[in-house]
Amino acid sequence: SASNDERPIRMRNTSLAGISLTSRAELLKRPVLKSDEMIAKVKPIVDSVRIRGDAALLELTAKFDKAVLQSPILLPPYSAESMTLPDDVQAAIDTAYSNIYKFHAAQTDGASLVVETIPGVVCSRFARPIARVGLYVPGGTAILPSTALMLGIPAQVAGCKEIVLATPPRPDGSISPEVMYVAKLVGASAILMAGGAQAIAALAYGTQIVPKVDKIFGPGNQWVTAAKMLVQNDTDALVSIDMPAGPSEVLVIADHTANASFVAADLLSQAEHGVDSQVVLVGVNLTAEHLAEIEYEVDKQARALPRVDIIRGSIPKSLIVQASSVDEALTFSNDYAPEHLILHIEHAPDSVSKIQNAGSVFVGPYTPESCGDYASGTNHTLPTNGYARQFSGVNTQSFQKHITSQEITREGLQILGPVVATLADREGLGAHAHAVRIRLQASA
Ligand code: HSO
Ligand code: ZN
Repeated sequence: SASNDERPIRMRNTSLAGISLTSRAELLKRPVLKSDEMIAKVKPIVDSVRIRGDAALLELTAKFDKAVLQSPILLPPYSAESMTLPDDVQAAIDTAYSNIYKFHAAQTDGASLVVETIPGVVCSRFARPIARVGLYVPGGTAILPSTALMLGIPAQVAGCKEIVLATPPRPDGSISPEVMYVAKLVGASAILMAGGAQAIAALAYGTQIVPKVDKIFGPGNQWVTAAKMLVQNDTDALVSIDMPAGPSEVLVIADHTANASFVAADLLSQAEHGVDSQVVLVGVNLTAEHLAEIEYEVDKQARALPRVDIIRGSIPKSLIVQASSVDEALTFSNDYAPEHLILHIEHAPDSVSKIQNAGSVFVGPYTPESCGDYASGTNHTLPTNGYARQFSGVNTQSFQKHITSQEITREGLQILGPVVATLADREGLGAHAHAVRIRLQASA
């Protein structure tokens, strides 16, 4: 079998010393996401659910998930049998829930912002939950109750009224007990048993039985991502999405203090997600022996892992980049804008202030990414593909929008009104100027 394959499991290796700008730019690239092509492929699926609703959704679920369902929706109270778990698993989910809840509760923008810009002119801003949200929890090669926690908790904390958790059913028409248990914990108002582009379409447009939502969250394969992009651009759907998503990524910076086996373990924890996972190691003045030790550990540890076959796909595409200083490594990382950045360097906390672009940072040798993936408190739904330049990871505010408000007194308008009238005249918008002057005259 492939697992007995003797060929070494190795990363590609290159140095930044004297590299041309074009070659450096190549190193920063991700695999091309053919979004136009994918959008064209998902369009017929999305259209069929939009037009034919539940009938199309059930047909597609039978076809892709091999599950024949009476209804695509499960409503609470969810049965106790559907969420029966071994005690240790339930306790682990409870601890993860509590940590993630704490960190996301601290992010609420409960108190409103009030600023008196000039006497009598009071501007304010307050947050309100997005009423109806759809959370996509992928199926596929791994069951992901952790993603249900990462999306469900901030929705719950923000106070979203309707939380629809979508996930593909198993062929017997059930949902894993882990995901069912999380659905209960986060107060999901419905479970949509569907996956892929068809699930996204059902959430975006609603069907006879599936409630339409206002915003769709969550990672997914190319089909899910393309469907999210498609519905976001349809003004009839009137729906937004969390962020564009690509394959998962990690960039590790390691110097002479780095523990080779820890570094290798961190690289592999990302590499096991999928054959398209992006894994980068930036070495800072690593000796040839140290580098060889890391490469040896990658190969050795990989062979002992249950998902070695996936790792055989992702590791050969991944990259070791040699830098000659921590600053050079951080500049490279900032240009790459990784989803996850792990610092295996001396005085790691001191470097955090130099990080400009990254989804989430893991500082020091005892901070594996796995902790952020599951249970420390931070969110694992993060920007990939270089989008960490302009996107934040999912957080409590992703489930809220801000409303501004103002109240101006008669005295305040005496000061501000002439300013506004002048600007409105300049724009040739007489009605705007008039709305001010009519009041200034009335109070004169
Ligand atoms: N590392 C993934 C999240 C995850 N890891 C879920 C384990 N389960 C996000 O990039
Ligand atoms: Zn992970």
